[in-house]
Amino acid sequence: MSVQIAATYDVQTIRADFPILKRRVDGNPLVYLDNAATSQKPRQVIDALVQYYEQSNANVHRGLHTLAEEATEAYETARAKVAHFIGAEPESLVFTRNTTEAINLVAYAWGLANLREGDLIVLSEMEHHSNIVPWQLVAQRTGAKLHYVPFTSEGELDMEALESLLRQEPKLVAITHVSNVLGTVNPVQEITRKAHAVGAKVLVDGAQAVPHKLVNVTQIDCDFYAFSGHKMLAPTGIGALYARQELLEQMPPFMGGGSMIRKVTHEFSTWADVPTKFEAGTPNIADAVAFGVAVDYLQRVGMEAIQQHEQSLTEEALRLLEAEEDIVIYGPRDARKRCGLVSFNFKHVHPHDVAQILDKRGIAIRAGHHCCQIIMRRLDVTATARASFYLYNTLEEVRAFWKALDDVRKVFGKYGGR
Ligand code: C6P
Repeated sequence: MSVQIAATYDVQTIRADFPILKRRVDGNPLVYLDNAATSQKPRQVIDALVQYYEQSNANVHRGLHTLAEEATEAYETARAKVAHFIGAEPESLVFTRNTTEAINLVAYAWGLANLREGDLIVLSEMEHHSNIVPWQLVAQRTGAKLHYVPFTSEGELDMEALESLLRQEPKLVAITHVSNVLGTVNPVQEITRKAHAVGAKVLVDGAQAVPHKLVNVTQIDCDFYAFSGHKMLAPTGIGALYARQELLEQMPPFMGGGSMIRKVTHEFSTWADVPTKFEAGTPNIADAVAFGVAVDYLQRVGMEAIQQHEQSLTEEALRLLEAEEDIVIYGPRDARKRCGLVSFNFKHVHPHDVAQILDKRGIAIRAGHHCCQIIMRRLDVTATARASFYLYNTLEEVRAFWKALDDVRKVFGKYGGR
């Protein structure tokens, strides 16, 4: 039976807010299915940037004039909105450039101060490079050791392996909430509870979760949570790190400079209160303000409604692709165990060719290793194709994507010569 979208979800009204969705590519309407890489931006977010620069542009936390006060107010209001969106208090939310910078902040500020030779850091084999490489760099400097939790053939974390690693009392468990290749939603609340029971701190990479589902860091109870604005309707160049306030207070600064100090003498300096201690220099004010507007937009539509909508699209994509003998799908078969993306490969065609052929139809998907070379090695491939959905995608677009796969067969022939 084919999938239906909830009658109350008005996808056409949502689409009308996104100017880029009116674009044509090679004469075809744009079908944008590369949302896991970055999302498109609604008019409200674009307007917020223009309005900020036309009306309120000034530096924050410094000036005494009207514009400086307005800019500071707008920047701090955005912080409060983004913090509340994930169930946190503003004091616990540091603006960063993106998820990558947020994880590096923890690796350098917390990791270098707390990890020693022989300490164990637990990662998983489904991590993005952003949640691997910073820990490798810290391990090289501290002598800490990295261990990886494997994933099962169904694309789920091997919880028994995780528990056995927890028995070795790691100092840190750093795990992705949602895999950007497998789509798997990991049980981060359960993982946090188990990791805390052995005294480990927990960092969650939320880059693919916060845009697509309701996330509450207080409920998860993790110590650090990182995410990017650009994957959730906000501009590029703005992201966030949630951290428990007491940890932020204990951690040394990541970078030194203006704004993050209380007092500077010839010999030493003292630090501003958190989170400002971690925001050295002039921050990305305009994009932070627009991040707040993006969060307003998502809340207006409703995160549960968005998640449900994406689940319908994912179910349909899985249903259509599963029926194809020449296609392999990666990750859980059950759409309820996933967020809105599907990675797949033709058995006989390189995914780069698939993406290029679909582009000729105006259909944008991603192909490559998705910054997850460890996953690729486990899947025994060098790359996959990936279609990823968001609140403005439609069932018709999913079907257009599936239909366009026939173009691949026209160019490369049918698998097995049929
Ligand atoms: N994944 C993708 O196409 P940044 O670049 O810092 O905003 O996000 C990094 C990142 C971290 N963790 C996960 C799970 C991610 O998916 C990403 C970004 C993009 O899948 C670009 S490689």
